[in-house]
Amino acid sequence: MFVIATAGHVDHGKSTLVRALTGMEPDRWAEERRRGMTIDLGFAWTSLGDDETTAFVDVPGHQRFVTNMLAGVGPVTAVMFVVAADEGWRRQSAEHLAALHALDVRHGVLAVTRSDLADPGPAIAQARERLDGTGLAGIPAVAVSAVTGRGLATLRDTLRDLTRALPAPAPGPARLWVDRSFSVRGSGTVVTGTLASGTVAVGDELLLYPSGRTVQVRGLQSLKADVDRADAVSRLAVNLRGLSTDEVRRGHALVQPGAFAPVTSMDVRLVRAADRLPAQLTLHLGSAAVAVRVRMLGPSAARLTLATPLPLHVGERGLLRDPGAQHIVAGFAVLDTMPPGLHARGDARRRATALAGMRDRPTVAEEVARRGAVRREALVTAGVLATGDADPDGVVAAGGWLIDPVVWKQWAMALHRAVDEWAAANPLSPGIAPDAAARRAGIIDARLVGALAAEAGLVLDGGGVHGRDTGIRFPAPVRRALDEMCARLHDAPFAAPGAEDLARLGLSRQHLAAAVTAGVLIRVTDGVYLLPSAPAEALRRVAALRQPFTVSQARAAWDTSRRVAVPLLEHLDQQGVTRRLDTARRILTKEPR
Ligand SMILES: Nc1nc2c(ncn2[C@@H]2O[C@H](COP(=O)(O)OP(=O)(O)OP(=O)(O)O)[C@@H](O)[C@H]2O)c(=O)[nH]1
Ligand SMILES: [Mg+2]
Repeated sequence: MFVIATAGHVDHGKSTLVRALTGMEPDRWAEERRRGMTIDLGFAWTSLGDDETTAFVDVPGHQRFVTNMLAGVGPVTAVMFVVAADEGWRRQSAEHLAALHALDVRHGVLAVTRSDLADPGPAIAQARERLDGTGLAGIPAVAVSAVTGRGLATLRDTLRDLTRALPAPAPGPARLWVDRSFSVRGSGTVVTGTLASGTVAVGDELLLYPSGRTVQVRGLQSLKADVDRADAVSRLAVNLRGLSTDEVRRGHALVQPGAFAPVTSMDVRLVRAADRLPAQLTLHLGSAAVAVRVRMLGPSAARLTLATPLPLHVGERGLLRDPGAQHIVAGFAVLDTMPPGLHARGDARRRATALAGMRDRPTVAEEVARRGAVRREALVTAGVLATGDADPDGVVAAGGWLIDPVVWKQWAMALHRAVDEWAAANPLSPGIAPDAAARRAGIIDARLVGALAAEAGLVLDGGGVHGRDTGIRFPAPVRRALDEMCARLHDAPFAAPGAEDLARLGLSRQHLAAAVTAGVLIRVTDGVYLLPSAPAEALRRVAALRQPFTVSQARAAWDTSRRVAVPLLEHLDQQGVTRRLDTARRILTKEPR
C-alpha cells in the first residue's frame, strides 16, 4: 500500500479530486458536506491501475484546521499538492508548502485543479516557482478538471509513477500515529492511523504513548478488510483490548515495546528559523501536536522541552508552529534525544558548537565517540542502532554498553591505579570489590570491571580485583584480625595493641611474624607491633620537639605509653636517626625525610 496526503489552499478542489480518483467520499462528516469544506482528515483509496492500493489522506485547507492538516501529513512521505487554476497560489498553499518542506517531504505531484475555469498555465508556472528551493522542487505537474474529467487519466498515471518511485519505508520498529479513535459496538476501542514503519500483527503487545500503557492488538483492519498483520506503509484500524475510548486520541502513538524512549527533552537543528524563536511553541511531528519550551543554543540549534513525552528517534523531522501568530516558524531535525545537562557558564555555547558538527543521522561509532560510553539499548531507543544489528567495528561492546576504545583504555588504566592504591593501603586484602573499584576509577558501571580487569592484566575473583601475584595468603579470620589492627594503627599509629588486645584479636606470635614477613607490620620489640610507616612518622614528630628531647616528651608527641615509646626510641637509635646523649636525653642526628 502507498499513502499520499493532499495539501493546498481551502476550496482548491482537494476533496473533489480525491473523490474523482477513488469514487469514495473523503468528507466523512455531514457538516463538512453541508458546508462544502473539509474540517477533519478524510480517508479514501483506490488502485491506480496496478496491484497496489493507494490510500489518500485528505486534509483540510482552511487555516483554522491547520492542526488537523499537520496531523494528516505528519506520518506521510508523499503529497498531492493542489492549486486551483482559477485562483493560483494562496496563503495556505504557502503554509502547507512550508510544513511539507519542514517535514522534509520530497515526493509529490502538483495537481492544478479547476482547469475548466481558467488556463492552468499561469498557476502551474507560479506554483513551480514557489516549489523551487524546497524538497518538492521539480515535481511533475498535471492540469485537471474534476468536472470535465480532463487530465484525470494523466494524473492517475503520474501518481502511479510517483508511488513506484517511493523509497521502501526505512526498516524500523512499529510506530502507528493515531489520527482517530472511536468505539465499535461489540469490539471496543478502535484507533486508526498511518503505520509509517514496522509491522503490526493481531496479538501483538504495543505501548501506547504518552501514557506508557501496554495494550494488545485484538483485531486489525486495513482499508475495511480484516488482516492478520500489516507492514508499513499502511492505513490501519487497530482494535485494542483493555483500553477505553477516552484513553486514546489523535496524537497518541502505538509503538513496539523497547524501541523508543519517552522523549521529553531533545536537541534539534533548526531549519529555516528566524533568529529568535518565541519561547513557547507547538511541536508537530507524526499526528502529534505538543507544547514545547524552546531554548536557543546557537543560530540553528535549540533545546526543546516537551510538555508530553513523544516516541522519537534521532534524525526525525518535525516542525514548530506559533499557535498565537498562526504560522510555522521552523522545521527541525532531531539530533539528540538524550541531551546532556547545561549547568555551567558556556555550556550552551559549547553545546551549540557540538550540535553544529553533528549529522542528522549519526553512525553508531560517532554516537559512541561523542558520549564516551552509552547503553546499547539507549542507542536502540534513540533510533541510531536497530535491535538486531551487530556491534559496529571500532567500538568496545561489554556488559550491555558500547564504549569508545579511548575511554576503555583510560578506564583500564584507572582501574590498575585504583587496585595498586588499594593493595598498598590494604596489603592483607589486596582485592578491591568491583563496586569500590568502579567508583574509584570513575568507571560508569561496576559490571564492566571484570572485562576491564582482564584488559588491565588484573584478576577478578571472589577476593575482588587484584594483581596476579598477591603474596602471602592468610586465612580469612586472621586477615580480618590483621585488617582491624592495621586500621586502628592507621588512626593511632603508636597505639600498639597490648598482649590482651592481641589475644582478643586471635593473633598469635606466628601470625604476627608472618605479617612482619609479608611487610604488613614491623616488630619494634617483643609484643610491640606497628605499621611499617610508624618510624618515619615517629621521627617527624620528634623533629618538631626542642632538641635534645626526653623519653616522656617523645611519648607525649606520639600519644602513646612508655611500653611503646622506649623500644621505639631504641629502634630509632639502632637506625641511627636518633642518638642518646645521657640517660634522660636524645637528639636527632638526621632530618626526617
Ligand atoms: N469547476 C470546477 N469546480 C471544481 C473542481 N474541483 C473542485 N471544484 C469545486 O471547488 C469547490 C471546492 O472543492 P473542494 O474539493 O471541497 O475543495 P477542498 O480543497 O477540498 O477544500 P477544503 O477541504 O475546504 O480545503 C467545490 O465547490 C467543488 O465543486 C473542478 O475541477 N472544476
Ligand atoms: Mg476538502
